Amino acid sequence: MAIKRILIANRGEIALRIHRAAREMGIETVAVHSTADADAMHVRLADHAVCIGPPAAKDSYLNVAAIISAAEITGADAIHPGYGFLSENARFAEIVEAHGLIWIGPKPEHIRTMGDKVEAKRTAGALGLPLVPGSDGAVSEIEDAKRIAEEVGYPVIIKAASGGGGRGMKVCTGPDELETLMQQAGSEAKAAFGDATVYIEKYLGNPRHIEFQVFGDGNGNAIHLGERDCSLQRRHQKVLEEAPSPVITAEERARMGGIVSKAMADMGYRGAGTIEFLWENGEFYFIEMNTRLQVEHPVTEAITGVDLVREQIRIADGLPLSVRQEELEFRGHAIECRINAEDPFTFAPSPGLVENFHAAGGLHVRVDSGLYAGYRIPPYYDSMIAKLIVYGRTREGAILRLKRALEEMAITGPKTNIPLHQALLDVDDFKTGNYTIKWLEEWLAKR
Ligand code: MV4
Repeated sequence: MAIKRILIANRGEIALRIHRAAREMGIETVAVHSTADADAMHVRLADHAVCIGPPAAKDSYLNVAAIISAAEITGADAIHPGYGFLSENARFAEIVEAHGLIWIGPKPEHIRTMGDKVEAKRTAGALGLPLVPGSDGAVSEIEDAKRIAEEVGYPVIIKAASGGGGRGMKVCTGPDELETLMQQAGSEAKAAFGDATVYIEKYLGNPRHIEFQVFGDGNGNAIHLGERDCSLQRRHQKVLEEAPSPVITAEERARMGGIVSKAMADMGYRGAGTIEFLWENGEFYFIEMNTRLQVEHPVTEAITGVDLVREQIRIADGLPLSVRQEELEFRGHAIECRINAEDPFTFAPSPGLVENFHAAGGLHVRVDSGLYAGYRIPPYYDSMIAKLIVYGRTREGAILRLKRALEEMAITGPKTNIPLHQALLDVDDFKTGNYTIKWLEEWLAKR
């Protein structure tokens, strides 16, 4: 192992997650933090800590010069970006490498390609992944838009090439609205991303969001670690994720997994990736690829036994994948609840002093969180303060364990969405796995 000291360019539970993997590998860690995060758990635990700026992310966690300087000052030899912030910034990855540091992430060219949704789709199609029917690339002329929409059939969805996470999408039900919606989508995309490029897809009315975890070694070898079902979302924020998906058979997993790992091997992909699909009527349709570790990675760890952060670090160090596809088994069922400091009815953020904190425990219960009694949740960042992950031999067993663990979990001070998770677990559609991407918002509306 060449890596001796990793700078963690992130905060919160994921910074702690990376610290833990590094320490277990005998690697030192450097925490970089804003002034608002001086008291964070991972900052206390890290071997070295550097304050890189004021609370606003643009001045600290997105401050490239400050982060690179911190790496040089502390003698870090590698940078792990976590998720969000600079994790999918190809330019940052290049800068890290140009400074002679190891980038614990995919090749910059692959981050760039997948960041442009039009390029991502073209690449995925060329690699043999099934696509949502739609335009072959960007669409700028209304005549082309009309023709494509007729071909695939209404309704269609207009998406921003630089979008993602659901921003800048317009659903169009017929030719009369197409011109207006194309213009709106273009100008909103320009305002939000500085890029007015849009493309068109057939609109799938009621799909599930199913994503495959992949890993490549950068030299033409790749594996898949099965899928996660992330259909339970509110305003494009995932609330609860599970692995495996309740609707995917072992045969279908092996078939699609074979397709995605072959694609990653062929492109020479390096590191962790997630290939997102919409799934409707038994068919998969590629929509996007994320070139980073995801929040919900622990459910995959639970059913495969593979430490995904350790794997990322090994690959960045030039080591081979630690498991072969044939050795991987998908065993049991895992569910993750994202615990947010927010009002469970209005969803208004609820930062502030954590008076008391007790993490759930016991067999097959995992809590990833930097919370502790006396910690003050800063108001400047994402409201996710903990992830509760449970494992069971069956989905039913995992749900029973999750109920028990949620009862045990105690967070006083800020409001949390724990009551929402508890209510969700009692709903028949959840218990039977009968849900799609629309289900959660519909259930919340009539709750
Ligand atoms: C779609 C779609 C329906 N049809 N594409 C939203 C986020 C972005 N990653 C893609 N998204 C969607 N793309 C077609 N052709 C519906 C969504 C969508 C969605 C997807 C996954 C999870 C939750 C969602 C909520 C609303 C819309």
